[in-house]
Amino acid sequence: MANLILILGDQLTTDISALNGAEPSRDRIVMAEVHEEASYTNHHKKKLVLLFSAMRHFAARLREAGWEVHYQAYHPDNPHQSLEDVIAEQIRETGAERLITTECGEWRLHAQIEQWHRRLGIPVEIRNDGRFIASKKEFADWAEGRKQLRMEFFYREMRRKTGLLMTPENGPEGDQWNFDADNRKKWSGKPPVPAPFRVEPDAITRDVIELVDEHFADHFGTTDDFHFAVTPEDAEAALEHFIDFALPCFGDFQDAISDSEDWLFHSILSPYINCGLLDPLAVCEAAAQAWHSGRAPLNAVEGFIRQIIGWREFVRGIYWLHMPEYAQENGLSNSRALPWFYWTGETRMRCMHKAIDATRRNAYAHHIQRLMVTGNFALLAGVKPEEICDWYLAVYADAYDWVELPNVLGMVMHADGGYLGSKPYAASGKYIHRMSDHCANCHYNVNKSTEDDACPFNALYWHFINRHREDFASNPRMGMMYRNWDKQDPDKRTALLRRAERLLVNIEEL
Ligand code: FAD
Ligand code: DLZ
Repeated sequence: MANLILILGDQLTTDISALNGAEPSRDRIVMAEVHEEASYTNHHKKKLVLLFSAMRHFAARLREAGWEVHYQAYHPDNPHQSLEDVIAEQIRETGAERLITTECGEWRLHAQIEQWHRRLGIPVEIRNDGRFIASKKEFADWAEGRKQLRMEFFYREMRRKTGLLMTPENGPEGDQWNFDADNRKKWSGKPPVPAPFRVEPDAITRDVIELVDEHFADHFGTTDDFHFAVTPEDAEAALEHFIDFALPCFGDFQDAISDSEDWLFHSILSPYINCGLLDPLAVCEAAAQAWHSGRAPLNAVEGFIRQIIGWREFVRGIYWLHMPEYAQENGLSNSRALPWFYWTGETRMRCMHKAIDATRRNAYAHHIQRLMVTGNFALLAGVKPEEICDWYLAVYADAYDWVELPNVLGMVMHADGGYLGSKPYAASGKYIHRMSDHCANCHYNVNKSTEDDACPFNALYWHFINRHREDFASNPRMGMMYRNWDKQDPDKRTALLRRAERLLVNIEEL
């Protein structure tokens, strides 16, 4: 036995770099469902089902292809409940001379793996993760010496590097890099949204559902109606479904929120891209192909590709550039505990209730719900970054520290001083009213701001603006907000601040 090859739960592809040069006749692959990974946060039950089932399908496929795979299925009485323990036991059993793995996606585990050569007494080779378009080093080189890191400029580099939506003269197709201005329509029921792609659970998935219901009963969410893909073929079918039925409208309604539809025109591909069932570049190439063949408009395809080769790569770069200190940042000095209704959905704020309830049922909410509803509320209320970050890490099927943390701590909470946005995405109820049909069904009145039944977002917005004057008044993109605030009648300002104080004191009652 020469090498052990560790494949983690989010590395489920035969293209993973750890397998480069490996020999089925010589090397043993190790995969393990372990308590330590399944419990470092209150992972949604559907996320556990997705990962354990996808891991089991992947291991079965490797065995069919002739690999020797040591696979540990989860059981609370397993003697080895961490990846390190599983590997240590495998070294004892096989006498392996070396461990090979691909760099993992989060600092917590990365810091452990970096110590393994010492703790386990064999060389540990950690390879680059080739699934990303920019390596960590490439991002660090790009960032070096820049006063400000802006996603838009990094994104253009990624467009040039991949050639996606580039003309033969190396300019952007449509003469514009970004079509965001076209992508802000409210959705009022037309065109109809496509039914989400579904896969019925097979025997492996049904076993895992039973396991999760038995051993992770206290975790967030439900396993009911589990319909995620758990194999690359089904994930590929989900991609085709998106391209055929949702991509044409993805751009127009990218920022829309609906009271009745959970998924709108989003792709619901992040759970698969993040665990290895889909390759991000191949996903973008398929979308670009849809534009080239006239099946989707440029504003939709560019918007979609920007999310993947722009935002997704950018947040990963920021994460590895600034960890581990990044996770401790609290630039706005927030100190409020996360309201309990984030876990129950029991609040009379319709938009919050709907976003949290969808999250509980689906382990999914789309970007604008995450950013402008649950995120916006946490920002306005001044929730502690660590508590809101842990919530986001737990509740979504696509959540991993490297992508969740910059989105929450940076984009939503502005706790990092502004790498993810030059101003905070703070908004009053007006924004939610403009982009959704929630307010018509809400207990609160979005057109009021100081009364007992006024939309909480309104007074909380002005409270946020007022209490962070020192942080933001000199920000050119926020100047108008401060002028609007200062122009208001002093009695109105006092009433708004009092209303906000009452809301914050009684936050659990909202
Ligand atoms: P679509 O709207 O169809 O977008 C297409 C793809 O673009 C996604 O599949 C995803 O791979 C990528 N993408 C879009 N926006 C981002 C972004 N801001 N950062 C990284 N990738 C992006 N995404 C995660 O994958 N994991 C997370 O844990 C996560 N946490 C988030 C927390 C907050 C507070 C916010 C505001 C965003 C978060 N995102 C996260 C980004 C984004 O919301 C999700 O990627 C998206 O909602 C996934 O759904 P979808 O596949 O239908 O995406
Ligand atoms: C998220 C997760 C879970 C829930 N369970 C496992 C597991 O049992 N075994 C495993 O190898 N990986 C798991 N993962 C993913 C890791 O915790 C970790 O988030 C990623 O590997 C980071 O790249």
